Amino acid sequence: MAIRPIITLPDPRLKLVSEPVAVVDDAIRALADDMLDTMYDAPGIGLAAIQIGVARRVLVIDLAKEGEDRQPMVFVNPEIVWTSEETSVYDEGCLSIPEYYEEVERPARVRVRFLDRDGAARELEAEGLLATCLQHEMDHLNGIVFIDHISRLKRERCIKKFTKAAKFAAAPAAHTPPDRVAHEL
Ligand code: K1U
Ligand code: ZN
Repeated sequence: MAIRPIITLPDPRLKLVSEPVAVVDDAIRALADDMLDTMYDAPGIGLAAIQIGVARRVLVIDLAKEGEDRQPMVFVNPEIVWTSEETSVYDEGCLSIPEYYEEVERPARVRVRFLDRDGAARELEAEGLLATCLQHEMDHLNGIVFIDHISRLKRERCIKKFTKAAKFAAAPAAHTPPDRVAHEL
């Protein structure tokens, strides 16, 4: 089991449509275990495989609160088979868009069909934060991030901020003002 680096905006891999899993084997279970380790370390309440750079249709969720026993959930090839007319709004975050939060409106309840970590076919009806988190993570499997659900103005501002930060992280010296360099010498 390992903690893997989480890719962040504007990494183009976040736009990939992930491939279905043919068989839930030990390699997929090892991937799910690494995803759980990575999610707990972040910390977060969900993670899709593409967020660690693996374009497979696998996601993990754990909504247990601090101090409670862990409740890891693994979803392989999840599909939404029903959504409620009723919607709910949640102030969402994303480990691939750190420290950025915006309200997103989604169906309040969903029914999801998936394979569990043993490869057994299952269905689950979810509401509240589990419904929101499942939809957020399933969006990742289709190359969609939560800022795709907010206004164009807010989305473009967010992408600009993260693109600038990524450029700065790649070449910090080129952005250092000359007087600061002189002080530091
Ligand atoms: O997909 C992700 O990047 C994970 C994301 C899941 C999510 C959060 C909120 C609404 C929908 C989906 C996160 O886990 S962001 C971090 C977060 O919400 C959190 C972190 C620590 C404690 C509690 C929540
Ligand atoms: Zn996310």
